[in-house]
Amino acid sequence: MTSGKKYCLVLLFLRILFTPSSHGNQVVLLDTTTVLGELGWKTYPINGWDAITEMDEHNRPIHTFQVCNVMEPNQNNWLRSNWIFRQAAQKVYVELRFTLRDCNSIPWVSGTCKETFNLFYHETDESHGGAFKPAQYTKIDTIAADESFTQMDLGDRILKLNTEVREVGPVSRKGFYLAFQDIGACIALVSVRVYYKKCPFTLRNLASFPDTVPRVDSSSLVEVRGACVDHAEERDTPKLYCGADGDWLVPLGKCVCSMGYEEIDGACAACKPGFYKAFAGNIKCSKCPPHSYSYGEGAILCHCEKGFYRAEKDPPTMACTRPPSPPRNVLFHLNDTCLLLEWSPPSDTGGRRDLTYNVLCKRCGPQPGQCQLCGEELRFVPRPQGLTNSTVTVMDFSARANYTFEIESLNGVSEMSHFPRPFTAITVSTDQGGSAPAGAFMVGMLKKDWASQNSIALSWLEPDLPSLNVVDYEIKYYEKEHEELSYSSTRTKAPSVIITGLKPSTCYVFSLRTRTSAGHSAYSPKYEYETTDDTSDMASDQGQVLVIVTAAVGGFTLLIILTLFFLITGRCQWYIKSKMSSEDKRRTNYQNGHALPYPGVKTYVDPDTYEDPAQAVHEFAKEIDPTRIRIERVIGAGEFGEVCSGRLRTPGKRETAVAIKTLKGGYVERQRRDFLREASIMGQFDHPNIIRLEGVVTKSRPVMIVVEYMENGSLDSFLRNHDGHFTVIQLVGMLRGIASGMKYLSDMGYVHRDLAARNILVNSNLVCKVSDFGLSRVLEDDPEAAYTTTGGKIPIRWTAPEAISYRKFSSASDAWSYGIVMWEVMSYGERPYWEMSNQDVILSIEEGYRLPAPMGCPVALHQLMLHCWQKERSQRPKFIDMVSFLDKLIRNPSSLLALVEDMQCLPDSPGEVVDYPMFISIGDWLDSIKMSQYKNSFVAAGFSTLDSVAQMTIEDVRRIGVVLIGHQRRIVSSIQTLRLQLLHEQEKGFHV
Ligand code: ACK
Repeated sequence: MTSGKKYCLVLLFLRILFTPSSHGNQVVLLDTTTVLGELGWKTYPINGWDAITEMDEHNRPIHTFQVCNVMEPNQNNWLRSNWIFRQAAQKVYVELRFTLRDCNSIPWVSGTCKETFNLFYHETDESHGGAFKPAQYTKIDTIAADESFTQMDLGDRILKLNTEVREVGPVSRKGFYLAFQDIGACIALVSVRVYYKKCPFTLRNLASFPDTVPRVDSSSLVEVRGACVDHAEERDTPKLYCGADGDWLVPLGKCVCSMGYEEIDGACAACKPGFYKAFAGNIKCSKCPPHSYSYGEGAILCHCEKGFYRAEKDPPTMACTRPPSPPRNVLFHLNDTCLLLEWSPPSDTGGRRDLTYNVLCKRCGPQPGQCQLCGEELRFVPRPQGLTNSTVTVMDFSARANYTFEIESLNGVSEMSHFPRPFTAITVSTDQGGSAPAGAFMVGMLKKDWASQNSIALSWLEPDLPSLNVVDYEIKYYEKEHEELSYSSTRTKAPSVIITGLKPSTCYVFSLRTRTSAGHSAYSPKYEYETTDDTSDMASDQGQVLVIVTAAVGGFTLLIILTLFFLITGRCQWYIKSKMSSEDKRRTNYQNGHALPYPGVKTYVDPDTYEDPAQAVHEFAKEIDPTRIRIERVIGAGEFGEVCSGRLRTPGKRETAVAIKTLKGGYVERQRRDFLREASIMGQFDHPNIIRLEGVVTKSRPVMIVVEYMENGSLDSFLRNHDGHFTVIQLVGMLRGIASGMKYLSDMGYVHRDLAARNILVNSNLVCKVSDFGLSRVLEDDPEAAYTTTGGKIPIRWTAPEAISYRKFSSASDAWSYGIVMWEVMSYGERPYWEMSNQDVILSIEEGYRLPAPMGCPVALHQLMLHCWQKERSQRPKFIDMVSFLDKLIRNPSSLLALVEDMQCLPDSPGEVVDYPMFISIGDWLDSIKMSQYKNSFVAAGFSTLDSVAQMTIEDVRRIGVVLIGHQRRIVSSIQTLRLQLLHEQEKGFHV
């Protein structure tokens, strides 16, 4: 066997070892492993290189060339490839895979055997067919093997495949040949791969870069300019550099998505309907700003809804706006030389800040409609048009003339609206001080608070113009029968007055004017009120006097009244005390000093003052024979055991439904005492709004407290289960009941300490009753007692700051809790301060934050809440006042129509308006209501200023992606507060 034949064996193993290599940045010009038919390469001479084609397991040919004339001298065997088309290559790479036999391993070949071969090439523009002239070829390199194999390797079936790559170039003709010269080696050329390198097509920074062939000179790069992808435009020219190895280097510049398109996965996609993108850039499409829309895809701008406009200079990100409503509360001050007109800004600024005013003057004759525009003689300071402040001074007017001033508000989009501009007019008569027509400012409505035989109490709203320096008010009145022939007048600094010395059952006419530093206003319209006759209900009259006087005349009067009260009741007490038993004395000792019992009202006795608590139970609670009780089912779990419902039989009476609180077995004496303590407290009360104690079972097991059954269970869960089911009047009715129960408790000198909706029970008639008397302790006589709470944590969210900080519990702290209950009721059982931590609640209260009005909450109720949350406890309303306030609301349901969200109905508060902290950013605001997760949604939808947020409706809130009803509620009610704040600030003269 010749060595050449032996070599054939080797090839069988090569198939298994051989795997062609390929790379993404290579363009292959020739790969012998992929040629299916004959290769057709030429060999010279014929007995030199031998072409062997094997088949692999997939029946594909493996083309191999071998030569092994190692024993014969002067070998010169050529193998020439076919013509290879150069394509775009400037430099080509030739990758050879071969095996080479170690000459030392072949005996007798020392002079003739070689271990290298030579690689040549020849460039031509076309194929030469069979012609081959070695002299035309240029040598690329001598190829030696890194690894040669021996006979032994063969025996061990070890094959040592070499891979060598050589660069050829620059090449410039259309094609070229490769040639392999053997000079006496034993070689098997297993594969030849010819390729050139390119930088492949790529997308970078929204630009596409084509396939690029690198330079031959490996040190210089090809600069390639990218083309922006569809719907993108160049920012800085996008460039990449193609390196010699086919790698893209140094990206520069970029493209950005055009208007109406946003980048998604390296391409520019059209904005969806409802979104827009007004600028080219790497930003996302934004939701259309409020009051605008986009229907189709790829919107570059959102169109304004009907009635809303965008001023020329408004950015597309801004909400569409509308013209403002007319100015409010126009008022004038007249003296001999000048007339000052002043007004409040419109309730609706249309969502803009560029508010101005125009004043149009008409001079009118005595008949209506006889008006003509004022002449030039009238001077307006600073000017009649384009006023930025809500005031103007008019000079050089004629005496004894009637002028009508029409004041209109304008903003940047007023010109765009086709509707006539609304204005507010005021008529000024220069000879008598003028008169205010409907719609113009008047010093509030003159309202009768109460009347008695000889007096009438009146009150009115103060003008809400901060710049008005009210000196005092003058009230003119006369008997209606006597016309205006003779009248009396009185002055007051407060917005209320009690006019005394009147005749019983007589109708009086009242009107009012304001004196400011600039002079007198016009008189208000006339109001007629009557004094009562002798048979009127004195008691209610006195009650009203107490309330009104307290509200109107303030603390001083109250002090006098209380002093008198002390004197009277003090004397009575001296008399009563001298007749009291020692038991009675104990009761008096534990009266709550600051909440004096009213005559005829029992006082509360703290069961803890009994040496034997069992005695207190027996004194205040009836012992029930357990056979009279039928337990029906368990309805809940109390602190000491199960709460059941059942029936109670009372001899001679109908069976009644009862709730039975049980003391679970295994209790210690202290638990039994604490459990029965509630009964000892409850048993002292007798009021329709306090849960009624039927009795106790103490002489047998289980120990039980039996109370009246309340079909609807506790108020908080009841409201949560009936969200939105009740009318405002029904809710106010519930609140009135609770206030009435609390009035009773505070009259008795009892401080609840844990007033919360969860501790109010509701019966089938929606009557609310205060329950849960577990936390209560008498505070007054024992200073230590104020600092201890047995077994209870303070319910932070419901508790007044002074009670949290230094355990100062009082009826005033109960009033604070009552405000929180009001909030719970009006929000249908929402958790006060939502998920804020207790610590945050304490801090925010300290900083002045107060719960905003729940959605749909009448202004009057939120104001009462705010009143309950006065920091200064003496300023909080008393329960007696709250009951009568709520009664008034119920009697006059129209007073509940003004909701907090209705801006124009901004109330004058019954007390001082609490200053909220002013948030400066959307983020701060959302943080404060624990809704920061929606920050991006607000901003993405274009609500990036508090002003714009203040305009949002519930629909807007839903549209920006707030899906949870609770969150919608919280955000909307906070928006209402925000509006109030902004308005409040605006009226104080701040601009946010
Ligand atoms: O919310 P509820 O149904 O009302 O669940 C609690 C439970 O017992 C544990 O306190 C209910 N409950 C307490 N007292 C009464 C009562 N007098 N009438 C009806 N249910 C009551 C309360």
